[in-house]
This record gives sequence, C-alpha cells and structure tokens, in this order.
Amino acid sequence: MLMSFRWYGSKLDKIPLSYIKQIPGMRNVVSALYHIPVGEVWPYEDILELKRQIEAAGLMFKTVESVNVHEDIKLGLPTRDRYIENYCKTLRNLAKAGVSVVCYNFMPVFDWMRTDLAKVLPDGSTTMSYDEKIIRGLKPEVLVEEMEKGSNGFELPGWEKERLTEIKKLFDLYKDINEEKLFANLKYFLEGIIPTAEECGIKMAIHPDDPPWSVFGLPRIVVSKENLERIVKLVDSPANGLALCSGSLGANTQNDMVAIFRHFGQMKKIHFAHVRNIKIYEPGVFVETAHKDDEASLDMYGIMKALYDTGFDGPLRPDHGRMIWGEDGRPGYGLYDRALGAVYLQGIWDALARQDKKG
Ligand SMILES: [Mn+2]
Repeated sequence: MLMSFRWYGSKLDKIPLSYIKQIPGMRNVVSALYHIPVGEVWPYEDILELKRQIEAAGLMFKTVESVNVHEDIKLGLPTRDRYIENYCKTLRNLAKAGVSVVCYNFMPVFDWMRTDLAKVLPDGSTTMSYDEKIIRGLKPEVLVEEMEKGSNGFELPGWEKERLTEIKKLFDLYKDINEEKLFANLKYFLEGIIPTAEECGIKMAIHPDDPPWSVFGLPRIVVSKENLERIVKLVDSPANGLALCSGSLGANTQNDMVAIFRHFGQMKKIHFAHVRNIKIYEPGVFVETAHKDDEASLDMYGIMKALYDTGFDGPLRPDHGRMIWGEDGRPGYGLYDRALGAVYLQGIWDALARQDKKG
C-alpha cells in the first residue's frame, strides 16, 4: 500500500509539501495541473515541474487526481473525438513523467456535492455534510452559489467556475441522456483511451459518484457494485479499473463497502483507494466524520482488512478530513485531520501485517 496525500500545488494549496512529508509513513503525493482547462493537453514540462517540486520534498508523484473528462465526452457530442485524442496525449505525457495511476470521474455537470461545507459537530470541529431534503428544495444554480460561498475562498476540486457558468445550457443538453446513454458514452471514452493507457503503463481509476444517486434529475451510473462490475467489463483490460472510495459509495447503505472492497480487490480492479468514514443519520442524510469514530457508519478495519487480504499495493489516501484545532483551509482538505486519518489507517495496516507474520 502506498500511503498518499492529495495536494493542490504550490499556488492553490496553503499546506507546504514539507508538512506533508512530516506525516508519519507518508510517501506519495496525489495532484493535478489545475491551470490547464478541462479537455486540453497537459504539457510535459508542466508535469515535470510539479514532479520536481514533490520529489524535492522527499515524496513521490505517482498518482494524478483527476484528469477531468470533458462534458462533450459525457454527452457523446461529435466534438468528443478531439477531447479523447487530447486525453490520450495527456496520459502519454504523465506516463513519461513516471505517473502510474490516473483518477477520473464520469458525473454529469456536477462533481461531488454537499449541502454544508462547515457543519459544526458536537466536539466543535466542522465537517462537510449532505442532506437530500435541502437538495430537493434547491435550484441547481443556487447550490453552485452556496458551494462557492462556503468554500472559504478556495477553488473546490470539480467545481471550477468556468465549467459551471453555463449550467442551464448543460441541463438542457442532458435532457436526452439517460443512464444507458451515459454507459454507452463511457464505453466509447474507455475504448478511446484504454489502449493508450495500457500501452504506456497507466492504470485508469474511475471514482464513484458522490453521492451515489441521481441529483437534480441528472443520470449517475458509478453508484453500485453491479454498475462498477459493468464498468470494469466495458473494456476488458488491466488498465481499466476503479478508484474505490468508501465515503462516496458508502453513503448508500445498500452498498456493503467491506464486501465491495473485497470483491474488486480479488479482481485486481482497485487501482486507487480512498478510505474515509461517514455517519449516516437516515437515507440521504450524512456527515463526514473522523476516520476513528465508533459511532460512524463504515467499518474502517473491515475495509483495510479487505485491501490487505487481497494484496492491495496501489496508492491509498485518507481522502477527506474535518477541520480541527482551529485550522482554516479548503473544506475537506485541511492538514490535521487528514494526517490523523493517514496514521490511523496505517495503524490498522501495520497490525494486520504483524498478525500475518505471526500466523
Ligand atoms: Mn473519494
């Protein structure tokens, strides 16, 4: 397992790499080129510069999250071929720079979604939360404004302004896209990029939709074990796999996360693991919790054991954290609670490894 931490680059992230290096056991940085518009080729020189910075701090740069998929690909527009071509060029440049895993998602219009970015928990920490009842009463454009207001001045990943200004137009374009069409468009995309990924040694990792159900009537397909199974079979290749995220998929109580991690671990389809905890109050209502939280809904030990037992050796990150100890940062992406999560997960892993050697 390659313990990893997401970093937004020297311009957008206020956490220095030198602090990330001080987290016990931290080895790999997950990052992206945030200045390149979606659909354009990531220049090799820019990737190398990012790699240089990360390696200068004594860390590796093996994982990219995310190379975003242009909306025209998700919509299946004729212009998609140009964007798929660009995507392949980016993959080649990343491989040349030593990147081995590339994460992406296939959510229409919106990326991940929360209704409160700083909900106060009983211990005084703040966290991101979701309440389906609030979403039902909101217009999409109001949610975009709320997300921006709550972002603490940081640009939120997946919520880049330029993509969301044309939100009404996008909703119109999606009118005729149902789940089956979205599956077909994902297949077309995978058929276009997987041969390149395979050839240059990149493992593609699709991230589950967050939350894993339809919002504002838009189709969402990366939502369940059955659909993940279908996705890894759309194109049969060792390069076609998953970024399995416990907190995203696990928000639906129908998704048994320990069983899902074990299943796809056995299939060698987990290319990237996001392990974090949530507490579900009722269907569609949840908060993100500390990784160690005896009242939370997900079994961190069970998930780590499933990864361990199936020989997982890819990158793993604590994903999100709460805001604790007065830290002022990007919602979900402060230093302290994510560092605690990284160490907690490694504690479980170390105990599993020690037990294993004894047995
Ligand atoms: Mn995730």
